Amino acid sequence: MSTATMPADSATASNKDVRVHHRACNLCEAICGLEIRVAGGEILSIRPDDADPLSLGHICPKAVALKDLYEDGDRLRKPLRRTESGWQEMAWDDAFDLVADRLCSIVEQHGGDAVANYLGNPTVHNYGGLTHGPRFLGTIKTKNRFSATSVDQLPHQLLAYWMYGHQLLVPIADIDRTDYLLVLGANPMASNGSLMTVPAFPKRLKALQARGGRMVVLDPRRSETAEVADEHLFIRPGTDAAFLAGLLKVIDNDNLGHPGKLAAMEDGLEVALADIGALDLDKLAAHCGIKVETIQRIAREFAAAPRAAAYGRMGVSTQQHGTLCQWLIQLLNIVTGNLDREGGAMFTRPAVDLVDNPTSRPGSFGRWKSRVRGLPEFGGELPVAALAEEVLTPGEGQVRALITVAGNPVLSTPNGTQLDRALDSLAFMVAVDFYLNETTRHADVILPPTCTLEHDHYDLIFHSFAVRNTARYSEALFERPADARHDWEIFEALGDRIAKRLGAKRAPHPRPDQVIDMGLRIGPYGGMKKHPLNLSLAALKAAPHGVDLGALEPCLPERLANPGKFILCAPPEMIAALAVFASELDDDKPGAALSLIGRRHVRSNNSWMHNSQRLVKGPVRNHLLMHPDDLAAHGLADGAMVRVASRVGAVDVIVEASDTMLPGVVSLPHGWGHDRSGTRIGIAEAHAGVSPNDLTDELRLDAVSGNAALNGVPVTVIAA
Ligand SMILES: Nc1nc2c(c(=O)[nH]1)N[C@H]1C(S)=C(S)[C@@H](COP(=O)(O)OP(=O)(O)OC[C@H]3O[C@@H](n4cnc5c(=O)[nH]c(N)nc54)[C@H](O)[C@@H]3O)O[C@H]1N2
Ligand SMILES: Nc1nc2c(c(=O)[nH]1)N[C@H]1C(S)=C(S)[C@@H](COP(=O)(O)OP(=O)(O)OC[C@H]3O[C@@H](n4cnc5c(=O)[nH]c(N)nc54)[C@H](O)[C@@H]3O)O[C@H]1N2
Ligand code: SF4
Ligand SMILES: [Mo]
Repeated sequence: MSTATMPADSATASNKDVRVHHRACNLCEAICGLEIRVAGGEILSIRPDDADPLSLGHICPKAVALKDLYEDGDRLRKPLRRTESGWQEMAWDDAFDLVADRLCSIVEQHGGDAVANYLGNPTVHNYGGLTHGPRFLGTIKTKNRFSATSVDQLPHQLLAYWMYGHQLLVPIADIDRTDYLLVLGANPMASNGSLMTVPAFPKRLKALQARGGRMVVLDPRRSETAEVADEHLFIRPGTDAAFLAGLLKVIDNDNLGHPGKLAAMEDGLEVALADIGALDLDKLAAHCGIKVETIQRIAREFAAAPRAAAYGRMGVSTQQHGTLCQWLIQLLNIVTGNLDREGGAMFTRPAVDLVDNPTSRPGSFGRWKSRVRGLPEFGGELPVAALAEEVLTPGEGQVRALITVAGNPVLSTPNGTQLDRALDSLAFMVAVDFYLNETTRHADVILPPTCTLEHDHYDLIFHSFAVRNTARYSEALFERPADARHDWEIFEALGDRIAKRLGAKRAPHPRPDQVIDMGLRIGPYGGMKKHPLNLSLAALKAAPHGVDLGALEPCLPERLANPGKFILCAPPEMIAALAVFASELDDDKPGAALSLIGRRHVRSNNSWMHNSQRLVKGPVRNHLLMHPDDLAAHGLADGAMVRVASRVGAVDVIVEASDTMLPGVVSLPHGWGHDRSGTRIGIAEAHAGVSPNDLTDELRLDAVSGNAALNGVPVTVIAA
């Protein structure tokens, strides 16, 4: 899993024709360095760039599949328009005019809120999407902005905003120096890390263990990461808040806390600990299914470790207590003095600093609410669990048109079946995407941008969450085909036309590379900060393997963005959420239903790339996993076709016996379900899979943030 190489089997070209290109992979958060050999227009091999200062020679099989992505004949290259007789190619200018006309006429008739948008995950991996996407979307003033944030890391950003004053001040586990890594609901062995850019996770973990450190993993499934942990504790889905509160209670009770220098900058820690201390440890233990003695032991180990870091990801973010969990994780790091300490949870100092930057947006919460259900805005966006109802519910402000960018919310967001139906009822939809997928098939116009190897790259977001400070700029590998457009050019063309039609002013904007150049110059290693490295785009271009800017360094209180530079430990919303949680403990009866959770595999990438044989080869990995005892109790056999049902729907899928599952819990990966009509393009039947988001419930949310509770969904399983 750690290192994959594509053999140079197609290397018929003579050596002198071969060009070696170095770039950062942008398929996931690990941003590994790649060395790509090409001859003419053909990719001969994709290997790790051993000189990359961050990725330590690591790549995964997805990088190798970049060849398939580039060559794929099914990848769209020309704008498509839906017609009575099927999809038809059209010229770019005609497509831009058509889209601008339709959107503006809807705005004029029904107001800006009638036009919603959804920004999908690959937007954050595409810097032109980041520099120009929001600017384009801002030309239509709408409250109905949605993105993958609210099926993902919304709790992290909300807490960072509340506690540290900026949504991007997310502490990162300093894995290279820690002695104790406590991992809740993350599987970096498969995901390669998230909100912790940690390429070469296996190597870094081995180094941690070799220096005598420990990794303890809490997960309802013995995941690939749990397999290599020093200790794995099974936990009931959705109950991590009980375990975390238990740790904090023990640490506080036994006086094991030692916030050190943080004592001078915290505000409200006592208040938070008093409320947590009032909880009953026996009840907490019973709730999460972990013994009191185990909670006490982990608390003591964590507090006693010279350097420790608690880290939680999808499993604890996308559950009903997502924000509560992330808050308790922050408190655990703070109360033990591990926040902002080497080997603890630290803040990255990226070369383009999105926190300390004049254009930076610290965050916002609840400035408006969704029309139908009253869900709160965060950072200008509403929870995507509300998108379908905003389309389907008539009335003033109803969504009638949708812009999607780099996303597939029909497969990625809760109750995808309902969204599928909602998209059918739209007056107009445009998708910026280079594939026809389960979502874009509803569009009236699809605008396909260039693919990743055809444009340059600077990882604006993931350099900001990395376990080491580095910077890297990648040139385009291939010249784009004539008449192709980058994402940002599509946004500019549409934005200009829409602004003109709506009579709005639009100032000229620098290109993405110019934005980065300026960001580097005013950044912490730039000339304008008088830093000796004098970083600029030119400096990065001269260092094609990337620049090492050193290990993470303590930076508090200076880097805090709250007034007075305090860490606000007791946000009122969290104190209230804790009280609600405490009341739930009192009537805690396990239900009869099974609990559905998700998983990721290194040979899959969210909802796409399933048409790459090179990537998905091997056994089918999208079956339902269920403990053998549960199978027996339900009278089911390993390999049987079963029907999984929830409040919102049902799917038929093959069940696989697996003793990696906690009894009572079943697991199904997301991003599959390609058998919706006309979309299984290039995907083998066996790899079509089913979508767990036809089971996840748009009404089950993290109550504080509105983040989707994709994990812990009550389901029944019967023979199909
Ligand atoms: N049940 C369940 N659901 C989940 C999750 C889960 O764990 N369980 N995970 C959630 C998470 S964390 C996320 S991030 C979301 C992801 O879900 P989405 O936001 O829907 O993102 P993807 O599935 O990655 O979207 C892929 C689409 O982006 C297009 N694309 C790729 N690169 C580019 C590009 O450079 N430009 C453009 N314009 N398009 C591009 C691809 O062609 C593809 O159609 O899914 C969420 N859904
Ligand atoms: N190969 C590959 N890599 C990816 C992606 C991909 O699709 N494929 N997607 C990328 C994206 S968009 C993201 S956001 C990251 C996500 O990165 P991770 O969060 O590391 O990945 P997941 O596999 O979603 O891990 C979630 C874990 O939480 C566990 N879990 C579920 N419910 C609970 C619970 O209630 N409590 C606890 N403690 N655990 C629970 C699951 O069993 C699972 O092991 O991965 C990224 N990397
Ligand atoms: S781990 Fe992520 S960044 Fe690294 S090669 Fe794989 S997909 Fe690319
Ligand atoms: Mo994600």
